[in-house]
Amino acid sequence: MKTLVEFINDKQIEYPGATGDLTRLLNDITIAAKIVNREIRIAGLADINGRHGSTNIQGEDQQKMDVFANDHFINALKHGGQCAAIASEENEDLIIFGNAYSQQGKYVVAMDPVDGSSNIEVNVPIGTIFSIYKRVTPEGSSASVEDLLQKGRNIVAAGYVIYGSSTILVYTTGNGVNGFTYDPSVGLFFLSHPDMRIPEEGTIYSINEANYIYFPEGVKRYIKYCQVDDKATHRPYNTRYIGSLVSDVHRNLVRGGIFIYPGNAKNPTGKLRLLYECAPMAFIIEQAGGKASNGFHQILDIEPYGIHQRVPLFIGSKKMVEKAEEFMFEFSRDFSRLQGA
Ligand code: AHM
Ligand code: MG
Repeated sequence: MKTLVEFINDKQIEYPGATGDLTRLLNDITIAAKIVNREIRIAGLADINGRHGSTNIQGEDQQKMDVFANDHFINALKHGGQCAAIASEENEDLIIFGNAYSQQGKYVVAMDPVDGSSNIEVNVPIGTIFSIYKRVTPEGSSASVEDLLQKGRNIVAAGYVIYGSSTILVYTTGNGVNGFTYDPSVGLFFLSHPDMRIPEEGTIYSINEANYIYFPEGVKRYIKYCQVDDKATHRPYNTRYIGSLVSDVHRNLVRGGIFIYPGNAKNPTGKLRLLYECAPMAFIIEQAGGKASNGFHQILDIEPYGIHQRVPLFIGSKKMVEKAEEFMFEFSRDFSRLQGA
């Protein structure tokens, strides 16, 4: 069986001229993920469940696990030396590594250390999301926010870890998507899901329907479309909503389906963050043959203006996302103007 480290090393060999920096960076992320996994697995026993008592930039309660994971990922990347800066959900400002060594790093990372952390206390799967960009400022200088404000198309590598019934790390460097399952008895990730492809169509739609009255008309109509009885198209579809982006998207990647977190009357740009939630997941899903959009434009083509910027998300099986977009175009003219689309 191939381990994640062997797999990453093999991939590096396929690129003549590769320096090994990305390999080292990915390995650092993997090590931090193992440490976070260890804590999550004993969360009910250790004093790591519950609120930290602080709030993050989004005004949300930080969980102890958010803070623990954030610290570990930052430390792993700081000491690795390949990463010059990190944008994290848990830090208002960009974390720029000040020492001379990491300023040499040619990469920057955007990450959500623990996505869905409000689910920890009820033992629901949670995840880590990351994406890696090449910096645009010169190596050797201090990194800056413009290194992170790049559109998703420029992502060099993206991945997520799902801490579910087993722990799985899924990643891509823009050449297919592969998944690795963690074997805690030996402390290694093994290739378990080679060359993942999302079905073109599925029968699952995932959306927090409690917000229905606030949804744009296009989303309301699409939901009703999903609920119509039509044997030829396998409708009505099933609803599955875990409330943990990584888990919902991972399930849809394996089974086929669509996940939607739309803008709504209260928050026109929705809830999810472009840089460290939507763009990495979009990069992965596109690599697996799926699609991701804000209802009108592809997520990966959106130029970010802020590291905590939010964006509506329609992601999953290509034909399902296209169908949802049809409804958005047809019924949401006013709403699209609201988003500057
Ligand atoms: P978080 O980054 O604060 O954990 O929030 C992100 C999560 C996603 O995982 C999930 O898809 C969404 O928020 C659920 O939000 P809601 O409870 O509004 O449905
Ligand atoms: Mg999150």
